[in-house]
Amino acid sequence: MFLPLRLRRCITLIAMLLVTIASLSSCHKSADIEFKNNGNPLIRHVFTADPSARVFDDALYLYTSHDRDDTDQNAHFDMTDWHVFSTKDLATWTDHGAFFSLDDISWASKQAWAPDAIKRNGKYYFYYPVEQAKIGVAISESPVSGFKDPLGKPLIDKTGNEDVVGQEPIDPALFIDDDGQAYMYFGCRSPRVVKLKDNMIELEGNIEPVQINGIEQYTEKTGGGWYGEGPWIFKRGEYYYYMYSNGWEKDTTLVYAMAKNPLGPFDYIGEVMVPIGAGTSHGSITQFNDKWYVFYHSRELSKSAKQRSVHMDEITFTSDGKIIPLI
Ligand code: FUB
Repeated sequence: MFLPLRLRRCITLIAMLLVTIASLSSCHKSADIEFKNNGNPLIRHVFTADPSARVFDDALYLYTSHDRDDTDQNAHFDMTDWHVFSTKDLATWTDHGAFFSLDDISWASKQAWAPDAIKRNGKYYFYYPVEQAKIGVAISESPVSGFKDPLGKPLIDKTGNEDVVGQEPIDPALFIDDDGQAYMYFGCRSPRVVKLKDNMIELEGNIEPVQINGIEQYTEKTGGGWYGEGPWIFKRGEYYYYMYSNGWEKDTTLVYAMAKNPLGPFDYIGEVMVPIGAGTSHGSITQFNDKWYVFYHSRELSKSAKQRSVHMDEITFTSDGKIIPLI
């Protein structure tokens, strides 16, 4: 069929436009944004919370929750996706955007909360709590994109299983010990730990409570060693450190306990940092280029506990391994 040249050009242009629109919409990942560390809050162009700091090769990655600009202040943390950031020098950072979201999970529809990620055998594993009741895992060849849910179901599910997984199985935190054994810690109010198989997507053995000695007298959820949520585990020297939030609202903060075994029992030590009134406390500690850093969130920019901003500070230790609390 003969078509006039103009019409053919027009059809070609429309076809190219359609291909471009299709490729843009099939990739929900937003464009990277570069920014400088201008002091705290570290991340200012987007509300972020629950930072998990991980060093993979020569870069530091931050996996965070993403508090929405249009969040319903009366809802119970209505987040829908997660961001990942990276840096090689702590001065210049890249926001790789919303790299994973509820749309990528067939079995969850709300509350994309505090995540963690870890690398094993060249692959990256992203762990995420949803719906205040389930924890899933996704795998990728890259630390910043391409994550897929390999199971099509949660790794941890509270449904009919509360006695084992605790009343609110959220906030996964991963740890791989020097002998290669992987552990996943999780839970709000009732901390839990379970070993993972080498494939990182199957549990190995039983889910056990995490025992923290010395917090028995704390019955209020504001202050002291009372157990709130947000576990984070790291090893320094011969000690395993178990950091967590001791509750909610103004007097609460990140506190920690120590043990010589990743399964505990841990002994309660004290505050990692003074309370900053964030509403929730959740953070991570990691070593990068010979120094140690704590990442946490505040409500400094928005004044709202539902629109938080991630901070970063260096921390130091006493000669016997205790954390010198951040003021
Ligand atoms: O960000 C949503 C929830 O608030 C997290 O899962 C908790 O740790 C607390 O920060």
